[in-house]
Formats: sequence, C-alpha cells, structure tokens
Amino acid sequence: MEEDLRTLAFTDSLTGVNNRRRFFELANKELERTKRNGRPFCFLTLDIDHFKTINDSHGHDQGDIVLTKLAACCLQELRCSDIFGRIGGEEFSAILIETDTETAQIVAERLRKRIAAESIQTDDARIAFTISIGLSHWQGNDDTIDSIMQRADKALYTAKNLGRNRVENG
Ligand code: GH3
Ligand code: MG
Ligand code: MG
Repeated sequence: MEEDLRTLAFTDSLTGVNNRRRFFELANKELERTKRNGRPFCFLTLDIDHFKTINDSHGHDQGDIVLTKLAACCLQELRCSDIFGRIGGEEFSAILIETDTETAQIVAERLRKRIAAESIQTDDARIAFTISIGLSHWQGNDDTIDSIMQRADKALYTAKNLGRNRVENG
C-alpha cells in the first residue's frame, strides 16, 4: 500500500514515466554524484513540435496518445540507468548519465529520428509527430541542475527557431 502510494506520487499519470518532482529529485542526486566522481552527464530537453496543431486537428485525446507513445519510445531508446521524466505538458527531459557530449549527440539524434519515424493511427488519420531537442552537458562549475537545464532550454529554443525536428547543443 505504502509502496503503491509512493509510486503514484512519483509517476506522471498519463505516460507512466517519472513526474517533474521525481525527475528533479533523481537529477539532483546525479549532480551530487558527478560532483564527487567527476564523471560527466548530459541533459536533454525534448519538446513536441507544433503540438497545439495536433491537438487542434485531431483532439486532445489523440494528443494524449501521442504523449504516451513518445514517452514509451524514449524509454525504449534510453538506457535503464538514464533518468527520464515528463517536466510539463508536452515537454520531457532526460539525463544521460556518465555520457560525454559526442555520445549524447548520437543518442539525441537517434531519439529524434526514432520519433520522426513513429506515428499513431486513428479511425480516419495517421498522425506523425516530431520533437526538437536541446542538449547541454555538465561543466565542472555547474552548481545546480537549473544552470544545466537553462543551457538545454536555450538550445531547444534555437532548435525551434532553426526549423524544428532537430537537435541543438547549448
Ligand atoms: P512548438 O513547436 O513551438 O513547441 O509549438 P507547440 O504547438 O508544440 O507549442 P505550444 O507551447 O504552443 O503548445 C503546447 C500545447 O501542448 C498546448 C497544450 O494544449 C498542449 N498540452 C499540454 N499538456 C497536454 C496534455 O496533457 N495533453 C494534450 N493532449 N495536450 C497538452
Ligand atoms: Mg512546449
Ligand atoms: Mg511544443
């Protein structure tokens, strides 16, 4: 019972992945670990492109299915040890632990391509969707997750401005 309640408190009810609170709890633990052992990690912010249009064209319920599918694909592509969560409406974040920038770039690109190849089928339409990704990496002087995340968010903003469905470094 207690275990069930704990799981509920940590889980995003729509997608089943870590919720915002749990994601940042795990992220902070990882930051503290990295400060001790110096092994770098990378931070990804993922945001669905033109999601409002998907909702407007196909309905909120189909939008929810897209969110669920996206989360499932990310879990499949990432390693079990990576940290993944839903941060807000159609925004997700991942921490690739003990990962250098070059590898993270490859992982992010693989994730982007995987999502772009996915679609969901409704009664009368096939809905394809894409994501933009902002990528940042831990630097020795990063004291908080917030500063790492800010760089990823900035990179995401650039990815959106450069046309979406792409990965940018921050
Ligand atoms: P951009 O490519 O710039 O990211 O455009 P966008 O349309 O994805 O961005 P915007 O922030 O304008 O829209 C996000 C939309 O996500 C608006 C909101 O209704 C929708 N949304 C947020 N949470 C949920 C949810 O839980 N389910 C569904 N179906 N939609 C959601
Ligand atoms: Mg958004
Ligand atoms: Mg969006």
